[in-house]
Amino acid sequence: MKECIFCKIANGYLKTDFIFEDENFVVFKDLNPQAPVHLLLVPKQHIVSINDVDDENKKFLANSFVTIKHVSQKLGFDKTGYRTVINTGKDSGQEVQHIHFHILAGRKLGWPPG
Ligand code: DGP
Repeated sequence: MKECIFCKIANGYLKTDFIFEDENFVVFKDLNPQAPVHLLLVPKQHIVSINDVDDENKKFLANSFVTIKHVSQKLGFDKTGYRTVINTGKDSGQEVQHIHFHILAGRKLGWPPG
């Protein structure tokens, strides 16, 4: 998707420091952090939201959990804990129409979320 900001970032058209990259995903810092650690895991393939997960893309999307585990261990917040969030659609406040995990860590996170 030519006009999608996360397609541009994930596929190297906008210079961004990646904390992790493989053939399917990139992980980088959120522009507007809500915690001391606030990362985004973004697939290189354009998928709008969980509403668009299907039999084709579910296979590689499942690997996002392995990537999150790997990054949490690399940065050390696997020990202290963290939260993953996927906003989906209007009521969730999803701003970027390209599926992504928020990964939040580095402070006690309140519950319920706002
Ligand atoms: P969401 O509301 O779930 O769609 O969250 C989108 C997040 O993406 C929001 O926390 C801000 C972040 N974001 C938007 N544009 C950019 C960008 O160009 N660079 C980075 N690093 N983060 C961005």
